[in-house]
Amino acid sequence: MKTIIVIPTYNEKENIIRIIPEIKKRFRKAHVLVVDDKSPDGTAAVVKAMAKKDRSIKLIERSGKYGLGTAYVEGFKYALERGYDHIFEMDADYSHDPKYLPDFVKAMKSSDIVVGSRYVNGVSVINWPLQRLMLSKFANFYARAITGLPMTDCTSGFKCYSRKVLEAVGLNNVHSDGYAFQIEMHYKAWKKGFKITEIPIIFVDRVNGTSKMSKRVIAEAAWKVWELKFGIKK
Ligand SMILES: Nc1nc2c(ncn2[C@@H]2O[C@H](COP(=O)(O)OP(=O)(O)OP(=O)(O)O)[C@@H](O)[C@H]2O)c(=O)[nH]1
Ligand SMILES: [Mg+2]
Repeated sequence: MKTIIVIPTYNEKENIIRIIPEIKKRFRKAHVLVVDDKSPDGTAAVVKAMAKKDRSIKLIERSGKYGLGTAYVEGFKYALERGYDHIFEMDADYSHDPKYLPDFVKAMKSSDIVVGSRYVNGVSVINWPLQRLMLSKFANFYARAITGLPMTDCTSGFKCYSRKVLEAVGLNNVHSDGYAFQIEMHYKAWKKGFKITEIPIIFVDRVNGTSKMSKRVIAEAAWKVWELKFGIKK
């Protein structure tokens, strides 16, 4: 199986330099693709230096901050064009611990998508303010109630897709960002009949760097579920 781990970055210099070696340690054969949006802190330069020494590390440098959703779509297209079988989504900020990568690989043997869930066994989130946890729990309740998506954590961004899922969902029609992007990908895959498996992960709030979470991200997700449910826009 040819595997690639897609990591979008915006100002993640301190994190990316540490997390890539940890990923390689846990999953030697996986390739890593960083999609950087011209981070002012020089994240791309750091990745470029690593890529020079290790050809399994790849970098897409975009010309500006175009958002998480389009970064993923660009990374997924890169992966499909180059024949990868398993394509991971992962954040650079250590909320997604590389130690879980083998669990995903195992679960992929009998699934089309494996999602790391914070809510399989109650709540597994460390260092989030109560407000943030409540927002996430509510977002999940809301998305599930409206769309029927049978998942405990439909906004999770730690996951692995088999290539047939990404081929089937129609990446050119995915335009959302942030939380909405995750919900849209899950919903479209589920509607097409793909098997989604959730595995438990412990999610830790970022230690270094700053969050890109905003009111716009929340509003987009709130609207997106109605769009998906009623097919207002494809
Ligand atoms: N390429 C690219 N990456 C982004 C962009 N916004 C966020 N990211 C990256 O996407 C990942 C998730 O972003 P976060 O800021 O951690 O968002 P979050 O996980 O919702 O929020 P916190 O963990 O609370 O900070 C990180 O690796 C970010 O660097 C963007 O506009 N472009
Ligand atoms: Mg994060």
